[in-house]
Amino acid sequence: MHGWTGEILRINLTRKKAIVHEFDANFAQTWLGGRGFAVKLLWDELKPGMDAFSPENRLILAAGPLTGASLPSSGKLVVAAKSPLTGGYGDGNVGTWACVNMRRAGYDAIVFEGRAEIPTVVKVEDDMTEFLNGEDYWGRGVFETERDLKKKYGNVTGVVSIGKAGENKVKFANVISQEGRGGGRPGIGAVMGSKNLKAVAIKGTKELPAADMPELKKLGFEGYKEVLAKPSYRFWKRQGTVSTVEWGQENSCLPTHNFREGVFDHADAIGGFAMEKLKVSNRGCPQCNMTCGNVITDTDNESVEVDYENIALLGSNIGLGDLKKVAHLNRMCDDYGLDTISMGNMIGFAMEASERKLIEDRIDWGDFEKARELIERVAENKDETGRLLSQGVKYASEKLGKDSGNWAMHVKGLEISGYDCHATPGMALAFGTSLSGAHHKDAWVISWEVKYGRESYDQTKVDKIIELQRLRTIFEALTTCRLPWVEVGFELEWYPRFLKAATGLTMTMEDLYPTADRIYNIARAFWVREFGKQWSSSMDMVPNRWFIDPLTKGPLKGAKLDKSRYEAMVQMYYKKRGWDSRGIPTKSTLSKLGLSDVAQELGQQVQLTA
Ligand code: PTT
Ligand code: SF4
Repeated sequence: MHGWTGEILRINLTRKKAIVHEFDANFAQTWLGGRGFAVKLLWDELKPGMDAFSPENRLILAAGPLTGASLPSSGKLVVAAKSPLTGGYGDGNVGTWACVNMRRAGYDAIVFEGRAEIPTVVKVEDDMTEFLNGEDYWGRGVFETERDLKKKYGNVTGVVSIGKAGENKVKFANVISQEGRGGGRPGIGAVMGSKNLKAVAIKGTKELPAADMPELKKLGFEGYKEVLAKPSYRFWKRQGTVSTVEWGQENSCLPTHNFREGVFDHADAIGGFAMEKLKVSNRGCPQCNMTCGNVITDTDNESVEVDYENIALLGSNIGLGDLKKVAHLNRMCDDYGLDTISMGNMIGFAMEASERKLIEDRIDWGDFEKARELIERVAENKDETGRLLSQGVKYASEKLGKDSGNWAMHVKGLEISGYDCHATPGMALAFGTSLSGAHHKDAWVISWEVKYGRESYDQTKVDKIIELQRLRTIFEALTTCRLPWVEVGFELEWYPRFLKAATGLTMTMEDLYPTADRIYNIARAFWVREFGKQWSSSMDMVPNRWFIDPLTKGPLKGAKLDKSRYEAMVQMYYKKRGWDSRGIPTKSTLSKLGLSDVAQELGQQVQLTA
């Protein structure tokens, strides 16, 4: 077997034991890596219905056969666990030297189980795993934690850590690396906190495995050159993801005032061109030559790396039109290890709840000081409101009652990322059917949809969403950044060539679709196994706001989604996927993907359709 190290490091935090588990070529080729490995391990090892904060939950760091190689944007790591926020499958993707080092240390994945008795830092250096007392770090922010660990163990050490939000088990706490890379939106940082695991520091010195290393290096070199030659490269380097603010404004999908509107009066003040005026440097993930981390200074003159989602959710969505202030909130979230998207949703929700007098606190739209305070109260679990909001918007709306469920912006409990869908049914369906809840990562169909035609709820849209979900799942499994393809047009054909040089396997992108489908279906089965008889197509429903509150501003004033047409589109999607009318994979779909064992187990929870 080439391309994979063939080893998974299994770390039991309760017993302070680390063992190496070898896997074979069949496992590697069936699941590819990254998300594929993570979801298969979670399916096999977790008991249905278990508490996500139980020591039995697994925290998985997983890479794929291309991770860490010298080729465009390969420095990405999948972090996964059963999500405490949604109760279903949860993962995220973070750019970090930790994944490059993990592969160089000889592992394709690290699986943590159990719970350390005291706060712990795990250090992996090639074949050595150490359990270090992490009490000094507990209560400290991620910036200080990572800097300190790097000072101790060397600058080349890759570190992923959690902040106070993860320690306090805020349900949307994530994992942070390199002071500006965050991953694991559905509370993967909280699972890490529940294990008393403050940080993982990894250093590896071995050669990466490859079937044909000279060819892989040559292709990687050519790939880097090709990225640089793309016409959109220069503008991408200037603005990265932030130019999406202007795009969102032009297309009426920039989330504004808790997703009430798709246009924001102060969009120009938080967009790509405003950012360029404040930009001081550019950072990025390992192995990337189109780095998109735009660093600006915040209200305290501190450096912050800003991205579109962070600006949309902590800016327009809460009515804040000042980029330095937005950057400050972003920096607070990073240091606390709080997902910016969910936190922005929570602040927007709290502002609307305050306006409607559902909570006693007075929190006005755009109130920077109150937003700061709220982030602190949530991350530190400080008081009643802080504790309420730390459970996510679904829980908070269930507690507050009245009609707040209509404007609690989530799918399956995961807060919506930065795209208002009053006028984009396809993007709504992409949120509805993402693997982890309302995440854009599985199918960012909106840019295609705006050109294709917003008004239709048709099969072409459904097919496009599934195609994107397949392609993006391949990126999560390979595991590399998808942005060279999405943003600068680096052709997909490169990836099978990289894969062949790395693993020796000759496959086209289409040949990898069954693998992507296998991963998507087992993740779906994981959700259904968790929810059992409660599972129905309503799990894929998007927030009611988009059906009942039309846009009141902008060129698409009056637009809203049509519920019955959305439901019909959901059924078209299920049919194409080979799922029944409840959205459950049929026996024959699972068996075609080589998942008959999954069908058998799932059949014990719910009646499966043949
Ligand atoms: C991702 C989600 C995103 S998606 C953003 S900005 W984006 C937010 N970033 C956060 C942050 O920063 N700090 C913080 N405290 N919370 C944050 N939460 C949000 O998390 C990120 C880039 C981006 S920028 C995107 S789209 C792409 N995502 C990729 C992906 O998912 N897979 C993949 N193979 N390649 C990708 N490339 C791009 O990576 P989640 P990063 Mg992120 C500060 O994890 O849970 O998936 O949520 O990883 O290294 O920061 O790079 O406009
Ligand atoms: Fe990281 Fe951006 Fe490069 Fe992707 S394009 S690897 S997110 S720096």
